[in-house]
Amino acid sequence: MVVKLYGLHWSTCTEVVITVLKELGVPYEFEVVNLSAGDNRKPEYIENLHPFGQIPVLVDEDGFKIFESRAIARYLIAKYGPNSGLIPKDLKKNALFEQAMSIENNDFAPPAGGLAGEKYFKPMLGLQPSEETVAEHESTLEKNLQAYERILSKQKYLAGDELTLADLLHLPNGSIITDRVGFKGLKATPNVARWWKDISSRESWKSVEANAQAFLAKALAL
Ligand SMILES: N[C@@H](CCC(=O)N[C@@H](CS)C(=O)NCC(=O)O)C(=O)O
Repeated sequence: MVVKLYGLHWSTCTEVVITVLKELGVPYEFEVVNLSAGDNRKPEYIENLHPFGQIPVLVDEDGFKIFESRAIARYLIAKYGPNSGLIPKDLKKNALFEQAMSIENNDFAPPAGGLAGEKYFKPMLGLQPSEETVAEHESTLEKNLQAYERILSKQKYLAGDELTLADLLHLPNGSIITDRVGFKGLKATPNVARWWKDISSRESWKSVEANAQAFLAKALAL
């Protein structure tokens, strides 16, 4: 058996996992779970793969199953890249990594994911974004990115001077809001802009992003 990932190329949670697989150089099989066709709502999918009926799900080569993108990413790094530096082992570096993970989860993901949802995914589904919600997310992000600027003016990445999983987690929603929605915040201040350029030009991410766009273009053309 090989590592098998169930998801969709353009789902942000799936993209995080693919980015980590690519960073670690782990070969994998990809099984498309077509959300529009309701594949994720099928009783056997919910029973055997994801009790919440969501993506992504990883099934490891020995049959071990895990869902939740952040948990999958941590598992993959622990198993296939313990020395990759993506999760530092040193006590203090690891504490600062956990701090950065918490920042991403609390101060970036909710407004960035919310903004992407309103201005990118809703129109794709033919729905109208709420301008009030958009303004709220933009203003929260702008405020929180000021703290990012302070942090990144003293170090190269969010957890220190080395790239970690905490940085990679910003890529899917960060790219949508920057490249598809026109949010300027990730390019607005010198150190955030330098960091964003650095992480978003990684080969792993560039190929994930290219695949997502190709898949989406094909799906929308149908
Ligand atoms: N916290 C979960 C979120 C998973 C999630 O929201 N997945 C979305 C796609 S990105 C999904 O499956 N949506 C379909 C649904 O909820 O019905 C993770 O990080 O894996």
